[in-house]
Amino acid sequence: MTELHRPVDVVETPSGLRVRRAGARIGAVIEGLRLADADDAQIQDVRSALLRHKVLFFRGQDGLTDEEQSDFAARFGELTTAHPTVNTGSGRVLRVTANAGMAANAWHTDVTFVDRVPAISVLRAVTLPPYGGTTIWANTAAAYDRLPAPLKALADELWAVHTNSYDYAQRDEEHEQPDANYSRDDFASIHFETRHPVVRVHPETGERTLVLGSFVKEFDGLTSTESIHLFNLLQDRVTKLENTIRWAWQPGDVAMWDNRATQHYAVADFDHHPREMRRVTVAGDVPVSVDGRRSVVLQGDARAYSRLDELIS
Ligand SMILES: O=C(O)CCC(=O)C(=O)O
Ligand SMILES: [Fe+2]
Repeated sequence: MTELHRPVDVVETPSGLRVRRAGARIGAVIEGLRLADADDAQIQDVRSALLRHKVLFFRGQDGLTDEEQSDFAARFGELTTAHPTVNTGSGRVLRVTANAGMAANAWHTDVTFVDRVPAISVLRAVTLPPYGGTTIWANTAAAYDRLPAPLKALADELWAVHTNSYDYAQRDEEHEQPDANYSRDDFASIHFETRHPVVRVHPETGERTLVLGSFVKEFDGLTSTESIHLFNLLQDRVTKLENTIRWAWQPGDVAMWDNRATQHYAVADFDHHPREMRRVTVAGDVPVSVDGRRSVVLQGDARAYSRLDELIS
């Protein structure tokens, strides 16, 4: 490899940020930024880094308030409410205790059971356990890109139904914290079902990304057994370890991910120690397939959750 072609692992942007690459396929640490003090040029550089690296980590943001976290996220677009079903008592900020509900021990892209999938999630560590409690992200654009041509062709044409309703046979009471801020019943209190293309075209980068994860119920035209086999085949491509990055949280950390190009997984390996994170999400558009068709709502109305800005599409 010549000097010219060697990938640069630390880039200094004109706005004064250092973008330190954390993995070949996904992840970068942004240094030199207090989120609450970012200027417009820095926000632009954060956006570019996010589109490229898919998940960004900011250390040393101790003392960031709910309001500052929301204000930072709002510079990337209009915010959604906290969640389509879970009433947390606060407008925009979702409290996440990763031992409860769908957040823990499941690979997912946030809120894919509605049509207007959030574009960006910003997550802040509030209370961390003494061990465990890491989070892992996977790059769904890299996963698509590395599929062999026949699997790309299959995925390009495939559609899947996503839902927030559980398979109650899999319910695991042991992993529900008694003090969790919401239960699985709350999470599924309003039934949502949406049909999404398995491959969407990213509205900002034009990349093709896989839209899968644990909200998938079945693929169109396949039996449930066939759906399980095909889901595992494609989903395993997303979660290949070399396609992921794992973050061991420290106090003051904030992570931000492009929810249109990633899945993530919160590992519930911290016993009954308290862990609390707070999440704010930036509204996204309705996914578009490679042949230009949009996702279709089958059940549930997400208009109060997230406003669709026709300009984003
Ligand atoms: O708690 C975490 O680390 C992530 C939980 C999660 O899935 C989310 O905030 O969207
Ligand atoms: Fe999530």
